[in-house]
Amino acid sequence: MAGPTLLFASNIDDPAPWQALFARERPDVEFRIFPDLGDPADITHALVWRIPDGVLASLPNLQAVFSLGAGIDQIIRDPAFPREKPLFRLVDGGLREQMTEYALYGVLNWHRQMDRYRAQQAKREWRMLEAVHPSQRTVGVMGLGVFGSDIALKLALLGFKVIGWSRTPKELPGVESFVGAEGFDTFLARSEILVNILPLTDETRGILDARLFGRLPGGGALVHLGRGGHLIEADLIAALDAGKLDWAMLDVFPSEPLPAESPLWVHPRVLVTPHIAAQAVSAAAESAIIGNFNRFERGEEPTGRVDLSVGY
Ligand code: NDP
Ligand code: OXD
Repeated sequence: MAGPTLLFASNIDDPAPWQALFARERPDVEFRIFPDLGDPADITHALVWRIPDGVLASLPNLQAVFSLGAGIDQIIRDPAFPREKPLFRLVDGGLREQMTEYALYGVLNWHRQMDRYRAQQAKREWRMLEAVHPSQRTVGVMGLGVFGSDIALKLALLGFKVIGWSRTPKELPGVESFVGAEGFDTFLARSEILVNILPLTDETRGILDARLFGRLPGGGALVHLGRGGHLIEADLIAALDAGKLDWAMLDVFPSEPLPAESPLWVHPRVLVTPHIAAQAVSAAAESAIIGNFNRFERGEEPTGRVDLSVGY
């Protein structure tokens, strides 16, 4: 067999910069772009955001799959995904700062009542609304991994009361840790602003539902930048309309692009963004991917090995 051959597949990413990266850093690697597979037996590695079901399983000499994203649910949703092959996700890759910017923007926008001031401005109304000091405001962060822990720490630095929820306990300065099913309801009952940055797994699918919204203190905000499959859209709209939630900023949706008929587009207390909380646009993403590819080739352990038994 010839040297390594990498299959690139994405329905959203331009292959050109990744092709240029491999041409520059690993000119020995043949770079193929889906759907031009050539001989499937040549392909040894795959760099994937999304690929049609069954394609990865049809590659007899595939050694490893690298995700173009931090999440991998969009890859393993393929029922034929070859679960015995190592799968590596993007760890940070320059996304962390962007994710934190997004979450902080959402928290601060609602906390400082900016939508109300915008509405007042439209009416040329000069009126001070009552302020809340950050030390009197509790923000709950669901998911304390690479992104969630950074978001929680930065919120704590801004002076908010910060609580976090994860599968295993965490020790982060200024962040109170809640764990698993036993800690969930107490965590929710205190989360005036809820930031969701969980991965999508069998455990977390549909977690943003009526039950969860009903356990929040009421009248607060949701900043959702995890995965679309976390959200039950109708339950969110019902929670907003019933005042269980005052405002939501949403980056990810059960169906993307968000269908034109979705009521979320026009809901006055929803801010919709098109899955842009973080984008793999920096040199950090390139060096994370090429570094991982090289480590795998040298027989070293790349970063971000996915544990398929827990789904992230
Ligand atoms: P990590 O794997 O580093 O962190 C995941 C966190 O979620 C961990 O703290 C983990 O707990 C926790 N968790 C997982 N399952 C459960 C559960 N059942 N109950 C409680 N806690 C749970 O992931 P990242 O921070 O790197 O990424 C998180 C997600 O962000 C990605 O999977 C992706 O879906 C999303 N994302 C969204 C983007 C966007 O643009 N909107 C961009 C990039 C990623 P523990 O620490 O105990 O393991
Ligand atoms: C990711 C994403 O997982 O962009 O990286 O959502």
